[in-house]
This record gives sequence, C-alpha cells and structure tokens, in this order.
Amino acid sequence: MPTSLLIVGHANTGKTSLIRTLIRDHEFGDIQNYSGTTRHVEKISLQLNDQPLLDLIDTPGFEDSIGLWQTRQAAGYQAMTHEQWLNGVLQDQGLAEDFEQEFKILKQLSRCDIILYVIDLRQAPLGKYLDELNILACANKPIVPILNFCQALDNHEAAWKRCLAERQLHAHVRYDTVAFYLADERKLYQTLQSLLPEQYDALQALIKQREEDAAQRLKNAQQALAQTLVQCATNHYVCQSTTPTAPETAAFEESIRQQERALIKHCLALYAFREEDVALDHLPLQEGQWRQDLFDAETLKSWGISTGSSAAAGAAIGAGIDILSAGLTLGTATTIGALLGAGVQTGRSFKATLMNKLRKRSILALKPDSLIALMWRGAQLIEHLHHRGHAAQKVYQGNSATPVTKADMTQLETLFNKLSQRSEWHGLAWLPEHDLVTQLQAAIAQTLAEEP
Ligand SMILES: Nc1nc2c(ncn2[C@@H]2O[C@H](COP(=O)(O)OP(=O)(O)O)[C@@H](O)[C@H]2O)c(=O)[nH]1
Ligand SMILES: [Mg+2]
Repeated sequence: MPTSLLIVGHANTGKTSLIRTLIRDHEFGDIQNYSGTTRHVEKISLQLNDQPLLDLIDTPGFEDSIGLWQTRQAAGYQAMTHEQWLNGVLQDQGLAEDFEQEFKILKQLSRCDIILYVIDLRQAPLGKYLDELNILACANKPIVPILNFCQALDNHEAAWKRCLAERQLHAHVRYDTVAFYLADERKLYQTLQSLLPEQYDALQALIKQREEDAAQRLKNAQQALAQTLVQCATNHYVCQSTTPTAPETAAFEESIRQQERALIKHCLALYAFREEDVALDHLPLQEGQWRQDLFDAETLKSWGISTGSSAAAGAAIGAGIDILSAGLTLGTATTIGALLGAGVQTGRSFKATLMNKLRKRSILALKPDSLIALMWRGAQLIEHLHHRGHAAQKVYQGNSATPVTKADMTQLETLFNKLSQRSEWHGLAWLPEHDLVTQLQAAIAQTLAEEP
C-alpha cells in the first residue's frame, strides 16, 4: 500500500507546485498567482520501479480557518475530544456551506498517513495560519511543515520555526519549488523515513534513484555540450573565393546556431522541460579565416607525428611541400596519410586543406571567443535546468554574468585553437578519445558549480 501524504496549507503557498516538483511533471494540477486555483482534491502517485510508493494528495487552500476553529469552542463541541469535533463538524450541514474548502481538507484527514503543511515563508505566522495548524493537529497524524519559498530574501523563517517548535513540530523541511535542490528533497524523504520505519528501505531506494538519475542527467548534458563544442570548433565552412560573401557568412553562422538549438532541445528533453521554458537571447558570433598550420609542431604532434624525430617531421613537411608543388597531381588521402605516418582520416584532412589552398578558397571557422561564449551559455543552461523545479513559471533567458577569469580565457583560447585544428573530427557522432577532449570536459565541469 502506498503511503498517503496530504498536502495542505493556505491558498498560494505552493502546494500544487510542491507536487509538480516532486513528481517532475509540470502538467499536474493548475498553478496561478491568484488564490484558490485548486478547487478539488486531486491525487497522483509517485512511483518507484513502476510501483506507487507515495500518494500525493493536493487540496484547496484553507480560506477561513479562524471561523472554523471558533466552532471548536461552540456549545456542543467544547466538551468533545479533538477527533470527535472533527467528525462532528463534518456532519454539521449548517457549516458545510461556510467552510466548503475546509471540509474538502477535513474529509481527507482521516484517510491520510502524513500531513505535509506547506508554508509560504514570505508571510509571517499570522493567527489564520496558526489556526490551520490547530485544526490539522486534531487529526492526530504526523505533520511535516514544508518551509516553502525558502530562497525568498525577505522571509520569516525564524518566527515560523519558533511557532512550530511551540507546537512540538521540530522536524521541518526547507524547500523551494522554483529553485530546486536535490539536498532539500532528500531531507523530505529522510523525514518521512523517520516517521515511517516500515517504508524506510523503499524511501532509501527512492533517494538513491533520484540521486543517480540526477547525476546521470548531468553527465549526459555535459557530454552533449562537449560534443556540440567539438562540432562547432571543427566546423570549417569552405567559401567559393578568397573573400567570404555575406550569404556564406550567414550560412556558416546559421549552422552554428542550429547546433546550439539542437543542444538546448536535447537538454530540455533530458530534464523533462518544455521548449517554451527556455528562450536564450541572440548568440553573438565572430568568425574568422581558418588556417591549418600544416607545419606547426603541435599540429603534427596531435596527428601522431613526433617532431622529436627529425626524420618523421622532415618526411611530413617534405610530403606537404611535395604535394603543394605537385599541384593538381595530389594523391589519395591514403597515400598522404601513409606519407605522414598518420591515418587515412588525417590524410583526408590534410588533403582537403591543401586543395583549398590551391583553389584559393577561404575557410570560415568560429573564433575561440565565440566558442568560449557557446561553452558558457551551455554550461549555464545545464546548471539552470539542473536546479529548475517543475513548477517554475519563468522563462529562462540566459545568464549575463561573466564567469571566466582572464587566466582561464587564455587557457580556453589555446584549447579551442587546438580543437579547431582537428577537422577530421567534424561530423563524428561521438566524442573522440583524446587529451584535448578530456581537457574540454574538465573545463565544462569546472564552469558548473557544485551542488551544496
Ligand atoms: N519563487 C517561488 N515561487 C513559488 C514557489 N512555490 C510556488 N510558487 C509560485 O506561487 C504561486 C502559487 O503556487 P501554487 O502551487 O499554485 O500554490 P497552491 O495554491 O498552494 O497550490 C505560483 O505562481 C507558483 O509559481 C517557490 O517555492 N518559490
Ligand atoms: Mg494548488
């Protein structure tokens, strides 16, 4: 049997939002900024391994807890126990109309196992809220206060904690359904574990699964970003002449923007968000003439040609010159690869460069600055999605803060310049195993802040 959690609180404290966040589904229920959106009791199951583990029951907000609590003192009810009063008022037809919303909550109280009382920390613990707690306490069920809106700067956390402690409610959970942290969710499940020893193992398995899923999503998103960056760095657009035309530049830029859009789409699907949740501003791009430095020691080395061996370097350089002077009698990629002592891929890349040189065509490539900007936007997006609750309403438009220091910039520029030389990686559907890729992955991981 799943454990049933009754989510209660004043209107607009974030009850429906809490459920959306816990089940990672932005479609559940209605969320609006005006009061009393949820008019009915609605149930949804949180599953573990396709089995319902927790039943989350959404309720309308309390509207007149003060009035309802006053009936507790009325003749006829005064002498009753709390439980008798609860049952009594529910039978009282004279009260049904005045307390329509409250009655929907009261009816659920006897059926649930645990009450999650959602508090909007931006509100002080006023009498109406304390009366809500008084009413809920009558059901003799465990109450877990959820301190929602905990990221709000101007909040009444200390006052609330005092009021809750006076009512022996010491175990609360801090939460924010918009700025989501897995650590907060873990604390909620741990609190449930302490109240439900028989569900301890199942809840532990849920915590583990949530953590593994989050780690896997993050890893997958980071890989996708690295893959996009490798593809953008090695995207070399061959123009028809020595000067790129405006349509050529536009086509090149569009191919980069399309790569970024594909990355965003991939990450949104990964984190189960909608396309309309993200609207990044225009990506400024800077492109320049791409040059393959054929005789650069680093380039040759990265192709597996050691400049330490002068014979090999000489052979490679010699091959380059021979091919250049041989003009159009260029051999096959295989031959060039063999001459260079490198693979066919390398030979093909070498040949393509030489051919374009001979044909006097310029090649467009993205400048390192633009690649760094792409990396930062991607990393910021991943970080945002990782901490975006499924109840968040605001469209993410990017983060304008500049994260990298000057020292990092120089390092990244060097890294992207080197990556840009690897034209043979363009079009690969996977990330090549290479030191440059490892460096790129480390740089991406570094720009993503650690979860506290
Ligand atoms: N910033 C922030 N907004 C929240 C949070 N929880 C809910 N909201 C917003 O508060 C409003 C009311 O939320 P809702 O879930 O409908 O409240 P309910 O009436 O208790 O179900 C919505 O606009 C939510 O987006 C939170 O933790 N932080
Ligand atoms: Mg609601």
